[in-house]
Amino acid sequence: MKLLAPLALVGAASAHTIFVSLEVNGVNHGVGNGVRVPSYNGPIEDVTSNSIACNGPPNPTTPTDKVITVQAGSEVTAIWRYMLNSQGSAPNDVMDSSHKGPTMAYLKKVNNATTDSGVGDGWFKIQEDGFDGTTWGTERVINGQGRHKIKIPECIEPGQYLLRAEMLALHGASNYPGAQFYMECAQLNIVGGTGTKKPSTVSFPGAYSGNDPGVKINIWWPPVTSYKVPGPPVFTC
Ligand SMILES: *[C@@H]1O[C@H](CO)[C@@H](O)[C@H](O)[C@H]1NC(C)=O
Ligand SMILES: [Cu+2]
Repeated sequence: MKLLAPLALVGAASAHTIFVSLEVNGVNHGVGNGVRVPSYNGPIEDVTSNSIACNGPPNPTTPTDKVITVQAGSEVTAIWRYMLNSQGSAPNDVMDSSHKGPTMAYLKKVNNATTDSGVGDGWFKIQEDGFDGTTWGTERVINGQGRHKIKIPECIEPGQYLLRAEMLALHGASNYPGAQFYMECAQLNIVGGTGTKKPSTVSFPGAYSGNDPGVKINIWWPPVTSYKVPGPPVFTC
């Protein structure tokens, strides 16, 4: 007990996560290759901060020259790990299992995926997984060894995009700030899209508020019966 108790506490407080790499067509492009990764895995808690777009101070990210080509209509997989070099299995090497909440993904069309900061308007949501009455989206990613599947819509215009994959941990969210937002941005060149539909967009910061029922919530008591994922509805073709 003397050994276990402090370890359990450290685990709960610090077992954060990073979207470290992107898998496309079964090929993993490598840690930080086409994904702007921070060296520290801590969350963003201030929804009004510019760092809510693609992470950033207090967790500065490393630029990457790589732009990953992705076919519109295909599915990509964001890989979440506890730290950049984590190799082991879940939950320890993905995210602490206390970190329950939704998963989300957004796209933003940009002129240049390597240089656009991501801050501001242009974002549309392409995936969300909240609470199914028993388990949370983050639990499905943790139990799936950090694999977060995201379908790229077939009806969007071809071009360069930022892909913002997100895990929102609500274990301490009964007050704001308290919800822990984890996100990184991948740099994509999306090819083959039909461009037949134009998504309506939101801004980061701006899409979330500290008073959103999906951001300020006690998930432990009373038991959650229904949960509204924050942000706009998911764009569909
Ligand atoms: C994006 O910017 C980088 C750095 O300035 C440049 O090398 C690259 O050619 C640009 N890409 C596009 C698609 O404009
Ligand atoms: Cu954490």
